Amino acid sequence: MNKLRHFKFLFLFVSALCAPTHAAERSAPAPNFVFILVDDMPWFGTPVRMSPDLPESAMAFRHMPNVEKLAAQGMTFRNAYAAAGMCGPSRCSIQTGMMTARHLYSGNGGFGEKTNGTVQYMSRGQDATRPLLQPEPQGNLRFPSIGDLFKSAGYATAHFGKWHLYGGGPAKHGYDESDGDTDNTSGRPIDAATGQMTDTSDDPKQMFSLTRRSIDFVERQAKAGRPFYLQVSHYATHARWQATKKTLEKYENDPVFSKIENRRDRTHTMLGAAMVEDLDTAIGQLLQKLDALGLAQNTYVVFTTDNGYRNWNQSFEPLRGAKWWLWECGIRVPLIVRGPAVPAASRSTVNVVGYDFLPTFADLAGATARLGPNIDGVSFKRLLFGGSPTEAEINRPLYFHYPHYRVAPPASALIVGDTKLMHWYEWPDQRFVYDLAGDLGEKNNIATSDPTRTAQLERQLMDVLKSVSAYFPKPNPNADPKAKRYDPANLADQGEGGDPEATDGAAPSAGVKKNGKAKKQK
Ligand SMILES: [Ca+2]
Repeated sequence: MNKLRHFKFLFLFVSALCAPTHAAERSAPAPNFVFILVDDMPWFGTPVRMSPDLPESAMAFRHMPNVEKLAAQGMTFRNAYAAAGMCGPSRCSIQTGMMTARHLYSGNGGFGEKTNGTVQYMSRGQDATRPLLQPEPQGNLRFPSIGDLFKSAGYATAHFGKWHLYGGGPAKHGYDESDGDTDNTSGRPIDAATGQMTDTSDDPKQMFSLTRRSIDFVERQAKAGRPFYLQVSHYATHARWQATKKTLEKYENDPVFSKIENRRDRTHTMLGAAMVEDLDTAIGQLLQKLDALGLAQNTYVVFTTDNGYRNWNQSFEPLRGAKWWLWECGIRVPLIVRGPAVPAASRSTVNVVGYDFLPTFADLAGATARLGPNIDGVSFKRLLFGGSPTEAEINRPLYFHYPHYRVAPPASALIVGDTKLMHWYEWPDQRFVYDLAGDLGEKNNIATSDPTRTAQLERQLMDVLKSVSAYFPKPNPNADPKAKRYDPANLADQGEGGDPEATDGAAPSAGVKKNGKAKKQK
Protein backbone atom coordinates (compact mmCIF):
# COMPACT_ATOMS: atom_id res chain seq x y z
CA MET A 1 0.00 0.00 0.00
CA ASN A 2 2.93 2.31 0.59
CA LYS A 3 3.70 1.97 -3.02
CA LEU A 4 0.16 2.83 -4.07
CA ARG A 5 0.28 5.94 -1.93
CA HIS A 6 3.55 6.86 -3.58
CA PHE A 7 1.99 6.55 -7.03
CA LYS A 8 -0.97 8.61 -5.99
CA PHE A 9 1.18 11.30 -4.46
CA LEU A 10 3.34 11.48 -7.54
CA PHE A 11 0.42 11.86 -9.86
CA LEU A 12 -1.51 14.27 -7.68
CA PHE A 13 1.61 16.37 -7.48
CA VAL A 14 2.11 16.33 -11.23
CA SER A 15 -1.58 16.96 -11.86
CA ALA A 16 -1.55 19.96 -9.57
CA LEU A 17 1.36 21.43 -11.50
CA CYS A 18 -0.19 20.95 -14.89
CA ALA A 19 -3.91 20.25 -14.79
CA PRO A 20 -5.01 18.97 -18.19
CA THR A 21 -7.37 21.28 -19.99
CA HIS A 22 -10.04 18.86 -21.07
CA ALA A 23 -12.33 21.52 -22.53
CA ALA A 24 -9.58 22.88 -24.73
CA GLU A 25 -8.61 19.36 -25.66
CA ARG A 26 -12.11 18.58 -26.90
CA SER A 27 -12.16 21.62 -29.17
CA ALA A 28 -8.59 21.16 -30.42
CA PRO A 29 -7.91 19.99 -33.98
CA ALA A 30 -6.88 16.39 -34.56
CA PRO A 31 -3.42 15.89 -33.05
CA ASN A 32 -0.41 14.80 -35.09
CA PHE A 33 1.90 11.95 -34.11
CA VAL A 34 5.64 11.49 -34.52
CA PHE A 35 6.65 8.01 -33.36
CA ILE A 36 10.45 7.79 -33.07
CA LEU A 37 11.45 4.14 -32.86
CA VAL A 38 15.12 3.49 -32.13
CA ASP A 39 16.49 0.01 -32.81
CA ASP A 40 18.11 -2.00 -30.00
CA MET A 41 18.56 0.58 -27.24
CA PRO A 42 19.04 -0.38 -23.60
CA TRP A 43 16.63 0.87 -20.95
CA PHE A 44 19.64 2.80 -19.68
CA GLY A 45 20.78 3.91 -23.16
CA THR A 46 20.09 7.64 -22.92
CA PRO A 47 21.37 10.30 -20.51
CA VAL A 48 17.81 10.55 -19.11
CA ARG A 49 17.41 8.44 -15.99
CA MET A 50 14.41 6.21 -16.56
CA SER A 51 14.29 5.89 -12.78
CA PRO A 52 15.36 9.16 -11.12
CA ASP A 53 16.83 7.39 -8.09
CA LEU A 54 19.04 5.07 -10.18
CA PRO A 55 22.15 6.51 -11.89
CA GLU A 56 22.50 3.20 -13.71
CA SER A 57 19.16 3.78 -15.45
CA ALA A 58 20.96 6.24 -17.76
CA MET A 59 24.30 6.58 -19.52
CA ALA A 60 25.73 9.80 -18.14
CA PHE A 61 28.50 9.85 -20.76
CA ARG A 62 26.11 9.88 -23.70
CA HIS A 63 25.09 13.28 -25.08
CA MET A 64 21.47 13.49 -26.19
CA PRO A 65 20.32 17.06 -25.46
CA ASN A 66 17.24 16.77 -27.66
CA VAL A 67 16.03 13.61 -25.97
CA GLU A 68 16.69 15.27 -22.60
CA LYS A 69 14.58 18.20 -23.76
CA LEU A 70 11.77 15.82 -24.73
CA ALA A 71 11.88 14.41 -21.19
CA ALA A 72 11.84 17.92 -19.71
CA GLN A 73 8.76 18.74 -21.77
CA GLY A 74 6.96 15.41 -21.43
CA MET A 75 6.53 12.20 -19.45
CA THR A 76 9.24 9.62 -18.81
CA PHE A 77 8.17 6.03 -18.07
CA ARG A 78 10.17 3.98 -15.60
CA ASN A 79 8.48 0.68 -16.41
CA ALA A 80 7.99 0.57 -20.17
CA TYR A 81 8.31 -2.80 -21.87
CA ALA A 82 8.88 -3.96 -25.41
CA ALA A 83 6.50 -6.80 -26.27
CA ALA A 84 9.49 -8.99 -27.20
CA GLY A 85 13.26 -9.09 -26.82
CA MET A 86 13.90 -8.65 -30.53
CA CYS A 87 12.90 -6.53 -33.49
CA GLY A 88 10.23 -8.30 -35.55
CA PRO A 89 7.84 -9.59 -32.86
CA SER A 90 8.11 -6.33 -30.91
CA ARG A 91 7.40 -4.22 -34.00
CA CYS A 92 4.45 -6.44 -34.90
CA SER A 93 3.00 -5.85 -31.41
CA ILE A 94 3.45 -2.09 -31.81
CA GLN A 95 1.60 -2.14 -35.14
CA THR A 96 -1.21 -4.51 -34.17
CA GLY A 97 -1.80 -3.83 -30.48
CA MET A 98 -1.48 -7.59 -29.90
CA MET A 99 0.82 -9.60 -27.66
CA THR A 100 3.27 -11.87 -29.49
CA ALA A 101 1.38 -15.00 -28.40
CA ARG A 102 -1.62 -13.79 -30.40
CA HIS A 103 -0.13 -12.27 -33.56
CA LEU A 104 2.32 -15.16 -33.91
CA TYR A 105 4.98 -13.04 -35.58
CA SER A 106 7.62 -14.84 -33.64
CA GLY A 107 10.49 -15.07 -36.06
CA ASN A 108 12.70 -12.11 -36.53
CA GLY A 109 11.73 -11.54 -40.12
CA GLY A 110 12.50 -13.20 -43.39
CA PHE A 111 9.75 -15.81 -43.32
CA GLY A 112 7.61 -14.25 -46.02
CA GLU A 113 4.22 -15.23 -47.31
CA LYS A 114 4.55 -18.86 -46.27
CA THR A 115 3.85 -17.82 -42.70
CA ASN A 116 0.10 -17.81 -42.79
CA GLY A 117 -0.57 -18.92 -39.24
CA THR A 118 -0.10 -22.66 -39.74
CA VAL A 119 2.89 -24.16 -38.02
CA GLN A 120 5.37 -26.98 -38.48
CA TYR A 121 7.70 -28.23 -35.78
CA MET A 122 11.39 -28.08 -36.57
CA SER A 123 13.40 -31.26 -36.14
CA ARG A 124 16.36 -31.04 -38.48
CA GLY A 125 19.96 -29.90 -38.07
CA GLN A 126 20.65 -28.40 -34.67
CA ASP A 127 16.98 -28.83 -33.76
CA ALA A 128 17.15 -32.62 -34.08
CA THR A 129 18.48 -33.28 -30.58
CA ARG A 130 17.49 -30.21 -28.57
CA PRO A 131 15.41 -30.81 -25.44
CA LEU A 132 12.41 -29.25 -27.19
CA LEU A 133 10.99 -29.16 -30.67
CA GLN A 134 10.28 -25.56 -31.54
CA PRO A 135 7.48 -24.36 -33.78
CA GLU A 136 8.78 -22.88 -37.00
CA PRO A 137 9.03 -19.12 -36.50
CA GLN A 138 6.43 -16.99 -38.21
CA GLY A 139 7.14 -13.59 -39.69
CA ASN A 140 4.62 -11.69 -41.74
CA LEU A 141 2.33 -8.83 -40.68
CA ARG A 142 -1.20 -10.21 -41.03
CA PHE A 143 -3.35 -7.82 -38.97
CA PRO A 144 -4.50 -4.17 -39.22
CA SER A 145 -1.70 -1.78 -38.31
CA ILE A 146 -1.39 1.70 -36.83
CA GLY A 147 -1.06 2.93 -40.41
CA ASP A 148 -4.36 1.30 -41.37
CA LEU A 149 -6.08 2.95 -38.42
CA PHE A 150 -4.81 6.45 -39.11
CA LYS A 151 -5.34 6.20 -42.85
CA SER A 152 -8.97 5.22 -42.26
CA ALA A 153 -9.30 8.20 -39.90
CA GLY A 154 -8.24 10.62 -42.66
CA TYR A 155 -4.65 11.13 -41.56
CA ALA A 156 -1.66 11.40 -43.86
CA THR A 157 0.61 8.50 -42.90
CA ALA A 158 4.30 7.77 -43.41
CA HIS A 159 6.88 5.27 -42.29
CA PHE A 160 10.54 6.07 -42.93
CA GLY A 161 13.43 3.77 -42.09
CA LYS A 162 13.45 0.18 -40.90
CA TRP A 163 10.24 -1.81 -41.42
CA HIS A 164 11.27 -5.45 -40.86
CA LEU A 165 7.67 -6.63 -40.84
CA TYR A 166 7.47 -7.92 -44.41
CA GLY A 167 3.84 -8.48 -45.49
CA GLY A 168 4.50 -6.40 -48.61
CA GLY A 169 6.04 -3.42 -46.79
CA PRO A 170 4.51 -0.29 -45.23
CA ALA A 171 2.57 0.62 -48.39
CA LYS A 172 0.41 -2.49 -47.91
CA HIS A 173 -0.28 -1.55 -44.29
CA GLY A 174 -1.75 1.91 -44.41
CA TYR A 175 1.34 4.03 -44.96
CA ASP A 176 0.97 6.55 -47.79
CA GLU A 177 4.70 7.13 -47.93
CA SER A 178 7.61 4.91 -46.96
CA ASP A 179 11.06 3.68 -47.89
CA GLY A 180 9.63 0.33 -48.99
CA ASP A 181 9.98 -3.14 -47.51
CA THR A 182 13.19 -2.42 -45.61
CA ASP A 183 15.10 -4.46 -43.03
CA ASN A 184 18.46 -4.37 -41.25
CA THR A 185 20.44 -4.55 -44.46
CA SER A 186 18.83 -1.35 -45.76
CA GLY A 187 20.44 0.82 -43.12
CA ARG A 188 24.07 0.22 -43.91
CA PRO A 189 25.62 2.96 -46.04
CA ILE A 190 28.08 1.62 -48.56
CA ASP A 191 31.12 3.63 -49.60
CA ALA A 192 30.66 4.38 -53.30
CA ALA A 193 34.39 4.19 -54.01
CA THR A 194 35.21 0.92 -52.27
CA GLY A 195 31.86 -0.86 -52.23
CA GLN A 196 32.45 -1.57 -48.55
CA MET A 197 30.26 -0.60 -45.61
CA THR A 198 31.65 2.61 -44.22
CA ASP A 199 32.82 2.90 -40.61
CA THR A 200 32.03 6.56 -40.62
CA SER A 201 29.68 8.34 -42.92
CA ASP A 202 27.96 11.66 -43.39
CA ASP A 203 24.74 9.71 -43.02
CA PRO A 204 25.39 7.00 -40.42
CA LYS A 205 22.66 4.34 -40.35
CA GLN A 206 20.74 6.66 -42.75
CA MET A 207 19.72 8.74 -39.75
CA PHE A 208 20.01 12.11 -41.49
CA SER A 209 18.52 11.10 -44.84
CA LEU A 210 15.48 9.48 -43.26
CA THR A 211 15.10 12.60 -41.10
CA ARG A 212 15.13 14.74 -44.26
CA ARG A 213 12.39 12.58 -45.76
CA SER A 214 10.43 12.91 -42.50
CA ILE A 215 10.80 16.69 -42.49
CA ASP A 216 9.71 16.91 -46.10
CA PHE A 217 6.60 14.86 -45.27
CA VAL A 218 5.78 17.06 -42.25
CA GLU A 219 6.26 20.28 -44.24
CA ARG A 220 3.83 19.10 -46.91
CA GLN A 221 1.17 18.10 -44.37
CA ALA A 222 1.56 21.44 -42.57
CA LYS A 223 1.03 23.25 -45.85
CA ALA A 224 -2.03 21.14 -46.63
CA GLY A 225 -3.39 21.55 -43.10
CA ARG A 226 -3.74 17.77 -42.82
CA PRO A 227 -3.20 15.79 -39.59
CA PHE A 228 -0.42 13.22 -39.87
CA TYR A 229 0.96 10.07 -38.31
CA LEU A 230 4.71 9.78 -38.92
CA GLN A 231 6.84 6.81 -37.94
CA VAL A 232 10.55 7.57 -37.88
CA SER A 233 12.03 4.12 -37.59
CA HIS A 234 15.77 4.50 -37.14
CA TYR A 235 18.29 1.83 -38.13
CA ALA A 236 20.42 3.12 -35.27
CA THR A 237 21.37 1.66 -32.88
CA HIS A 238 21.23 -1.83 -34.40
CA ALA A 239 24.49 -3.76 -34.77
CA ARG A 240 27.02 -2.50 -37.31
CA TRP A 241 27.38 0.80 -35.61
CA GLN A 242 28.28 3.97 -37.44
CA ALA A 243 28.86 7.60 -36.53
CA THR A 244 30.08 10.71 -38.27
CA LYS A 245 33.83 11.21 -38.09
CA LYS A 246 33.35 14.63 -36.53
CA THR A 247 31.23 13.32 -33.67
CA LEU A 248 33.44 10.30 -33.09
CA GLU A 249 36.48 12.56 -32.66
CA LYS A 250 34.76 14.28 -29.73
CA TYR A 251 34.76 11.02 -27.78
CA GLU A 252 38.25 9.81 -28.49
CA ASN A 253 39.80 11.57 -25.51
CA ASP A 254 36.91 11.20 -23.07
CA PRO A 255 38.50 9.77 -19.90
CA VAL A 256 35.33 7.85 -19.00
CA PHE A 257 36.24 5.21 -21.59
CA SER A 258 39.66 4.58 -20.06
CA LYS A 259 37.84 2.42 -17.51
CA ILE A 260 37.24 -0.15 -20.23
CA GLU A 261 40.27 -2.38 -20.33
CA ASN A 262 39.59 -4.24 -23.56
CA ARG A 263 40.63 -1.97 -26.41
CA ARG A 264 38.02 -3.25 -28.83
CA ASP A 265 35.24 -2.84 -26.26
CA ARG A 266 36.54 0.68 -25.58
CA THR A 267 36.53 1.66 -29.25
CA HIS A 268 33.10 0.15 -29.72
CA THR A 269 31.63 1.98 -26.72
CA MET A 270 32.99 5.29 -28.04
CA LEU A 271 31.46 4.56 -31.42
CA GLY A 272 28.12 3.84 -29.73
CA ALA A 273 28.25 7.13 -27.86
CA ALA A 274 29.05 9.03 -31.04
CA MET A 275 26.28 7.21 -32.92
CA VAL A 276 23.60 8.13 -30.38
CA GLU A 277 24.77 11.75 -30.35
CA ASP A 278 24.36 11.83 -34.12
CA LEU A 279 20.97 10.18 -33.67
CA ASP A 280 20.01 12.86 -31.17
CA THR A 281 21.09 15.55 -33.63
CA ALA A 282 18.83 14.01 -36.26
CA ILE A 283 15.93 13.86 -33.78
CA GLY A 284 16.60 17.51 -32.92
CA GLN A 285 16.33 18.50 -36.58
CA LEU A 286 12.85 17.03 -36.75
CA LEU A 287 11.74 18.56 -33.43
CA GLN A 288 13.03 21.96 -34.53
CA LYS A 289 10.97 21.67 -37.70
CA LEU A 290 7.83 20.94 -35.63
CA ASP A 291 8.59 24.12 -33.66
CA ALA A 292 9.25 26.20 -36.78
CA LEU A 293 5.99 25.06 -38.37
CA GLY A 294 4.02 25.79 -35.21
CA LEU A 295 3.05 22.10 -34.91
CA ALA A 296 4.75 21.14 -31.64
CA GLN A 297 1.80 22.16 -29.47
CA ASN A 298 -0.51 19.79 -31.30
CA THR A 299 1.84 16.88 -31.93
CA TYR A 300 2.53 13.84 -29.77
CA VAL A 301 6.17 12.83 -29.97
CA VAL A 302 7.08 9.36 -28.73
CA PHE A 303 10.67 8.22 -28.19
CA THR A 304 11.23 4.53 -27.55
CA THR A 305 12.91 1.39 -28.91
CA ASP A 306 11.85 -2.05 -30.13
CA ASN A 307 13.92 -4.06 -27.65
CA GLY A 308 16.59 -3.70 -25.01
CA TYR A 309 20.29 -4.32 -25.40
CA ARG A 310 23.34 -4.84 -23.23
CA ASN A 311 25.89 -2.04 -23.47
CA TRP A 312 28.73 -1.04 -21.19
CA ASN A 313 27.59 1.53 -18.70
CA GLN A 314 30.26 2.93 -16.41
CA SER A 315 30.56 -0.35 -14.51
CA PHE A 316 26.84 -0.53 -13.77
CA GLU A 317 24.88 -3.45 -15.14
CA PRO A 318 21.46 -2.96 -13.63
CA LEU A 319 19.53 -5.54 -15.65
CA ARG A 320 19.87 -9.25 -16.35
CA GLY A 321 20.14 -10.74 -19.83
CA ALA A 322 20.41 -8.96 -23.16
CA LYS A 323 18.60 -8.55 -26.44
CA TRP A 324 16.66 -11.73 -27.39
CA TRP A 325 15.85 -12.58 -23.76
CA LEU A 326 12.73 -12.02 -21.69
CA TRP A 327 14.96 -10.99 -18.80
CA GLU A 328 14.59 -7.27 -18.11
CA CYS A 329 17.57 -6.22 -20.25
CA GLY A 330 15.81 -7.64 -23.30
CA ILE A 331 12.37 -6.12 -22.77
CA ARG A 332 12.63 -3.13 -20.41
CA VAL A 333 13.01 -0.08 -22.65
CA PRO A 334 13.23 3.72 -22.52
CA LEU A 335 9.98 5.58 -23.21
CA ILE A 336 9.36 9.34 -23.30
CA VAL A 337 6.15 10.98 -24.57
CA ARG A 338 5.60 14.67 -25.18
CA GLY A 339 2.41 16.27 -26.42
CA PRO A 340 -0.80 18.16 -25.75
CA ALA A 341 -1.94 17.83 -22.10
CA VAL A 342 1.08 15.71 -21.14
CA PRO A 343 2.54 17.40 -18.03
CA ALA A 344 6.09 18.69 -18.47
CA ALA A 345 8.91 16.90 -16.63
CA SER A 346 6.46 14.27 -15.39
CA ARG A 347 7.07 10.61 -14.66
CA SER A 348 5.06 7.43 -14.57
CA THR A 349 5.91 4.19 -12.80
CA VAL A 350 2.96 2.25 -14.22
CA ASN A 351 3.82 -0.75 -16.42
CA VAL A 352 3.11 -0.10 -20.09
CA VAL A 353 3.99 -2.31 -23.07
CA GLY A 354 4.54 -1.98 -26.81
CA TYR A 355 1.09 -3.34 -27.64
CA ASP A 356 -0.44 -0.34 -25.81
CA PHE A 357 0.66 2.19 -28.45
CA LEU A 358 -2.07 1.42 -31.00
CA PRO A 359 -5.00 1.80 -28.56
CA THR A 360 -3.33 4.82 -26.92
CA PHE A 361 -2.84 6.62 -30.23
CA ALA A 362 -6.40 5.75 -31.26
CA ASP A 363 -7.65 7.18 -27.96
CA LEU A 364 -5.61 10.39 -28.35
CA ALA A 365 -6.94 10.83 -31.89
CA GLY A 366 -10.55 10.09 -30.93
CA ALA A 367 -10.47 7.03 -33.19
CA THR A 368 -11.00 4.21 -30.69
CA ALA A 369 -14.09 3.03 -32.59
CA ARG A 370 -11.80 2.19 -35.51
CA LEU A 371 -9.75 -0.37 -33.56
CA GLY A 372 -9.97 -3.93 -34.81
CA PRO A 373 -10.88 -6.96 -32.69
CA ASN A 374 -8.57 -8.85 -30.33
CA ILE A 375 -6.48 -5.91 -29.18
CA ASP A 376 -4.48 -6.84 -26.08
CA GLY A 377 -3.16 -3.35 -25.33
CA VAL A 378 -5.00 -0.66 -23.41
CA SER A 379 -4.84 3.09 -23.78
CA PHE A 380 -2.60 4.89 -21.31
CA LYS A 381 -3.91 8.31 -22.36
CA ARG A 382 -5.32 8.96 -18.90
CA LEU A 383 -1.90 8.36 -17.34
CA LEU A 384 -0.27 10.55 -20.00
CA PHE A 385 -2.58 13.38 -19.00
CA GLY A 386 -1.44 13.06 -15.39
CA GLY A 387 -4.30 10.94 -14.07
CA SER A 388 -3.69 8.95 -10.89
CA PRO A 389 -3.18 5.29 -11.72
CA THR A 390 -5.85 2.92 -10.53
CA GLU A 391 -5.12 -0.34 -8.74
CA ALA A 392 -6.19 -2.15 -11.93
CA GLU A 393 -3.72 -0.14 -14.04
CA ILE A 394 -0.88 -0.74 -11.59
CA ASN A 395 -1.51 -4.49 -11.51
CA ARG A 396 -2.50 -5.07 -15.12
CA PRO A 397 -0.95 -8.34 -16.33
CA LEU A 398 1.52 -8.11 -19.24
CA TYR A 399 2.26 -11.26 -21.25
CA PHE A 400 5.43 -12.15 -23.12
CA HIS A 401 5.90 -15.27 -25.20
CA TYR A 402 8.76 -16.57 -27.30
CA PRO A 403 8.48 -20.30 -28.06
CA HIS A 404 11.74 -20.59 -30.06
CA TYR A 405 15.46 -21.03 -29.67
CA ARG A 406 17.06 -17.78 -30.74
CA VAL A 407 20.12 -17.06 -28.59
CA ALA A 408 17.72 -17.52 -25.66
CA PRO A 409 15.78 -20.77 -25.16
CA PRO A 410 11.96 -20.86 -25.33
CA ALA A 411 10.34 -18.83 -22.56
CA SER A 412 7.26 -16.91 -21.50
CA ALA A 413 6.78 -14.27 -18.83
CA LEU A 414 4.00 -12.63 -16.88
CA ILE A 415 4.47 -9.28 -15.16
CA VAL A 416 1.87 -8.10 -12.65
CA GLY A 417 2.82 -4.88 -10.88
CA ASP A 418 6.30 -5.53 -9.50
CA THR A 419 6.03 -9.32 -9.69
CA LYS A 420 7.48 -11.21 -12.64
CA LEU A 421 7.09 -14.90 -13.33
CA MET A 422 9.32 -16.51 -15.94
CA HIS A 423 8.42 -19.84 -17.52
CA TRP A 424 11.33 -21.71 -19.07
CA TYR A 425 9.99 -24.52 -21.26
CA GLU A 426 13.16 -26.56 -20.77
CA TRP A 427 12.36 -26.52 -17.03
CA PRO A 428 8.56 -26.97 -17.05
CA ASP A 429 8.30 -28.00 -13.42
CA GLN A 430 10.48 -25.27 -11.96
CA ARG A 431 9.18 -21.83 -11.08
CA PHE A 432 11.05 -18.56 -11.34
CA VAL A 433 9.53 -15.47 -9.71
CA TYR A 434 11.20 -12.10 -9.09
CA ASP A 435 10.22 -8.98 -7.16
CA LEU A 436 11.22 -6.17 -9.51
CA ALA A 437 10.59 -3.55 -6.81
CA GLY A 438 13.70 -4.58 -4.93
CA ASP A 439 15.42 -6.81 -7.46
CA LEU A 440 15.51 -5.18 -10.88
CA GLY A 441 18.47 -7.44 -11.71
CA GLU A 442 16.32 -10.58 -11.27
CA LYS A 443 18.89 -12.25 -9.05
CA ASN A 444 16.65 -13.65 -6.31
CA ASN A 445 14.11 -16.28 -7.22
CA ILE A 446 11.26 -15.92 -4.70
CA ALA A 447 9.03 -18.64 -6.18
CA THR A 448 8.99 -20.60 -2.94
CA SER A 449 8.23 -17.63 -0.65
CA ASP A 450 4.55 -17.69 -1.63
CA PRO A 451 3.82 -21.00 -3.42
CA THR A 452 0.11 -20.26 -3.71
CA ARG A 453 0.75 -16.97 -5.48
CA THR A 454 3.41 -18.61 -7.69
CA ALA A 455 1.00 -21.36 -8.72
CA GLN A 456 -1.71 -18.80 -9.44
CA LEU A 457 0.62 -16.72 -11.67
CA GLU A 458 1.80 -19.81 -13.54
CA ARG A 459 -1.79 -20.90 -14.13
CA GLN A 460 -2.78 -17.41 -15.27
CA LEU A 461 0.11 -17.22 -17.75
CA MET A 462 -0.59 -20.62 -19.30
CA ASP A 463 -4.37 -20.09 -19.39
CA VAL A 464 -4.02 -16.79 -21.26
CA LEU A 465 -1.43 -18.13 -23.71
CA LYS A 466 -3.69 -21.09 -24.49
CA SER A 467 -6.74 -18.83 -24.79
CA VAL A 468 -5.12 -16.92 -27.66
CA SER A 469 -3.91 -20.14 -29.37
CA ALA A 470 -0.24 -19.45 -28.82
CA TYR A 471 2.30 -21.84 -30.30
CA PHE A 472 4.26 -23.85 -27.76
CA PRO A 473 7.46 -25.85 -27.99
CA LYS A 474 6.99 -29.54 -27.22
CA PRO A 475 9.22 -32.31 -25.86
CA ASN A 476 11.60 -33.76 -28.40
CA PRO A 477 11.39 -37.57 -28.42
CA ASN A 478 14.93 -37.66 -29.88
CA ALA A 479 16.42 -35.22 -27.39
CA ASP A 480 20.05 -35.76 -26.48
CA PRO A 481 19.97 -36.27 -22.69
CA LYS A 482 23.48 -34.79 -22.51
CA ALA A 483 22.54 -31.61 -24.38
CA LYS A 484 23.18 -28.53 -22.29
CA ARG A 485 20.15 -26.71 -21.06
CA TYR A 486 20.28 -23.04 -20.16
CA ASP A 487 20.17 -22.78 -16.37
CA PRO A 488 18.08 -19.79 -15.20
CA ALA A 489 19.22 -20.41 -11.61
CA ASN A 490 22.83 -19.79 -12.59
CA LEU A 491 23.45 -16.05 -12.90
CA ALA A 492 26.66 -16.68 -14.85
CA ASP A 493 24.94 -18.76 -17.55
CA GLN A 494 24.42 -16.59 -20.62
CA GLY A 495 23.09 -19.30 -22.90
CA GLU A 496 24.44 -19.02 -26.40
CA GLY A 497 25.44 -15.44 -25.49
CA GLY A 498 26.29 -12.54 -27.72
CA ASP A 499 24.49 -10.96 -30.61
CA PRO A 500 24.57 -13.09 -33.77
CA GLU A 501 23.72 -10.02 -35.83
CA ALA A 502 26.85 -8.17 -34.70
CA THR A 503 28.82 -9.66 -37.56
CA ASP A 504 31.02 -6.61 -38.04
CA GLY A 505 33.46 -8.03 -35.51
CA ALA A 506 32.58 -5.40 -32.96
CA ALA A 507 32.25 -6.59 -29.40
CA PRO A 508 28.52 -6.93 -28.75
CA SER A 509 28.87 -5.45 -25.31
CA ALA A 510 30.60 -5.75 -21.99
CA GLY A 511 29.33 -8.58 -19.86
CA VAL A 512 28.24 -10.78 -22.74
CA LYS A 513 30.72 -13.17 -24.17
CA LYS A 514 31.40 -12.82 -27.84
CA ASN A 515 30.08 -15.59 -29.95
CA GLY A 516 30.75 -16.19 -33.57
CA LYS A 517 29.14 -19.60 -33.51
CA ALA A 518 25.50 -18.73 -33.05
CA LYS A 519 23.76 -19.73 -36.22
CA LYS A 520 22.06 -16.83 -37.91
CA GLN A 521 18.38 -17.60 -38.22
CA LYS A 522 16.91 -16.34 -41.43
CA1 LIG B 1 15.66 -4.25 -32.49
